[in-house]
Amino acid sequence: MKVRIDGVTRDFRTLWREGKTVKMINQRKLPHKFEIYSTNSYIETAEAIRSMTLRGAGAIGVAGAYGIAQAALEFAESSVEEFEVKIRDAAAILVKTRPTAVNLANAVSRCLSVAGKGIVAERVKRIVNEADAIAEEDLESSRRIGDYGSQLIQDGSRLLTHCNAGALAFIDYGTALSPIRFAHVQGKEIFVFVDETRPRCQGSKLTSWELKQEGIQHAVIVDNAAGYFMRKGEIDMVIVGADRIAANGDVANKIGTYEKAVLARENGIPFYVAAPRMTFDLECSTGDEIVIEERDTEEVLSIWGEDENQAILKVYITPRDTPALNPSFDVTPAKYITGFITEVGIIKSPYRENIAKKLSRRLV
Ligand code: RUB
Repeated sequence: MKVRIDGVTRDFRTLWREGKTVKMINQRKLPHKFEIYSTNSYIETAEAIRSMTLRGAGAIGVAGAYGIAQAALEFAESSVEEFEVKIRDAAAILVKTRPTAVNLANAVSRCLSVAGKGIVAERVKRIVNEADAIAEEDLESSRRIGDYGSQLIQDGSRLLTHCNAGALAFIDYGTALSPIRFAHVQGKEIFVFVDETRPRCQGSKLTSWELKQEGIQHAVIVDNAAGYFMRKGEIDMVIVGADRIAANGDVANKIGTYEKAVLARENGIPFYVAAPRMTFDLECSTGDEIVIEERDTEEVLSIWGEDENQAILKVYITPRDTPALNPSFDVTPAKYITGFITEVGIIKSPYRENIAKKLSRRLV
């Protein structure tokens, strides 16, 4: 993604690997400060995922893969028996950090399954190569999602997105924001309504930052404003990302997605979900089986921001010790979804049949 720092534009990935070190854009500091954060062990990478130094389904999938690569490199001197135990423990620690986005579990289990048998050094090499391959695949699938999805966006379209499913939620480009980026580059005039996305404000902090970097016209709206704009006929299309998609097409995504989908249906607005194959969980029959992450209620009671002296601080917005509830995701039933924008094309209903059919095709 293009990042303008001190007047110079540079290209960054959201995260990358340099030997045993994983580097990432520190998403806890954006949009106020642009900083690169490094982890030197799989334990540190697990903590970066848990604390949301990096977040977004695709990005935590790649971070999980890089974390397993770090663990494999750390255990490279172990005996075969020790290696097998340690790498499994490391996988369990990484996967436990965030339960809803299936990309994390998928990426970690892919790395473990290629390790195979034989001497440790060979297993380490295969794990590291697989982690790098997952990162490259992520990049390629988000480009393809951008290409397919942009064909759905008309010149003059006004779109709504929720949370951040942009380059920062992936290696680059993103899912929901990738078609928007492509449409913009194709010269289409577009405007993006950005849901603020409480409690962590990934929309107002991260999506608005990304769109500003790319020069795409947008405005942040509070979470409860979408219905107002939809009813006035000011939104032509909704595109969101996903954290886990069940075999029947039910979608877990950031809390508040369900409401937007119902409102879109009520107002006759197409509602698309952009996601790669990695986000589909065909072992999950319906959305009822998806585990929803509950996060610390501090996220609801308080908010982080920058004051006028550019100091980053946390302020409480409720009486102290007020009880709060903080489910991080919700499930949107498949019936509200107009289509899935994937790297193998647009998937339409009937979803159970078409998801299984389309996703069995390999990328060429
Ligand atoms: C992120 C979120 C995003 C999806 C889509 O939640 O809900 O919409 O992860 O991401 P969080 P992707 O900020 O809590 O991780 O673009 O990777 O499919």
